[in-house]
Amino acid sequence: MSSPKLRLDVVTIFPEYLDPLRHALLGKAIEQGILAVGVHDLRDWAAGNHKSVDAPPLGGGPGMVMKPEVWGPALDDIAQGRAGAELDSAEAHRNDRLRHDDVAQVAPRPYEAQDEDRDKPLLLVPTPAGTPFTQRDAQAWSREEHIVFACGRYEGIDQRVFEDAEKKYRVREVSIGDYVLIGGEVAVLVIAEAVTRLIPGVLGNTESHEEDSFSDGLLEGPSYTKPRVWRGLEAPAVLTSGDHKKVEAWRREQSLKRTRAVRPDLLERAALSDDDRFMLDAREVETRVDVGDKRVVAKQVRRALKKAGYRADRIERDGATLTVRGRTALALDEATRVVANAVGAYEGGDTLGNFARLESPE
Ligand code: 6GU
Repeated sequence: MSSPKLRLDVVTIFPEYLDPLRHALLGKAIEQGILAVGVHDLRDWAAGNHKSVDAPPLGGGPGMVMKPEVWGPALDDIAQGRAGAELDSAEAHRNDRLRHDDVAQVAPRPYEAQDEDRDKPLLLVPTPAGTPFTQRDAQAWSREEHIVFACGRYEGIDQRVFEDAEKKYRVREVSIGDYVLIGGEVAVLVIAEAVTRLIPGVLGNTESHEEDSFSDGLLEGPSYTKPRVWRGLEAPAVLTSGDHKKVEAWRREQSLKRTRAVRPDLLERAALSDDDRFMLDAREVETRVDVGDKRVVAKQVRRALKKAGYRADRIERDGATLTVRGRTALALDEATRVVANAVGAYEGGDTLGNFARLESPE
């Protein structure tokens, strides 16, 4: 069989904790030959009858620190592919077959700009003291050939292990969130799954991760399936309208509004179009301007308003007063000015906001 795209090695004192790596999505990737996984018991590198892997911290304090004399040789062996039966089948990571990306003509995923030696495997050290793991990391690491995870328990691993490992690895200390786990094993499951599912061929359909939450910096909105009415609850009508443009616009709006509601920090960093801003900030407004005896052509006014960011639903005239109702993200005085401009009236106008809410208090 040809060599897999990605080899993961995990070093832990609880190898059985990593069993889920072989199941479900990742198990399938292993069967397909896309992924290879080696799980290694750190104690295989421990000396003496007690196979001790830890010792009290220098300088005192609670807990235990994992010993460099055990970790050093373990990471040396795994970097060279000298550890464990699973590694035998992984022979050099030759790239002698067409990559799925070439076959499927998928644009290469971006890799963080860096001048480091990409021939070295990546050593990931899960720790709450690491840099936050993000979807961007998952994208980048899905292009790696060999990732080794060093799972620490107790108070961590002697820091010199990582200093020394720089000779053979690119070393990253990573955290999966602002909370503390007992050890790195669960974090490895999290990272391995996030990374592996981005390898082409692991998920059947490439589009399905391009639309993921986070890949455009926004959260995904809600999803619905059949039946259209369930327990008296209707799915949003737009989704069964057959109007794909409307469906896309609705989904974008849901995504923007959910992100604003639960992760405003993400929204601040997202690249938003004028349409996005409109969806987020537009509210019902009603504008009245004095047009005197000017001739007003509703169609032209509507077009001019749309250009200015004011979407008019209704334009009515009663003598000298023109009333426009619609939606805009503009400030109220700005909305008035825009309407006055559109009709060529320069004085006497006013805009009321949040009209829908004022009119229908439910
Ligand atoms: Cl990556 N490891 C551990 N042990 N605790 C964590 C973590 C990682 N991320 C958050 N808490």
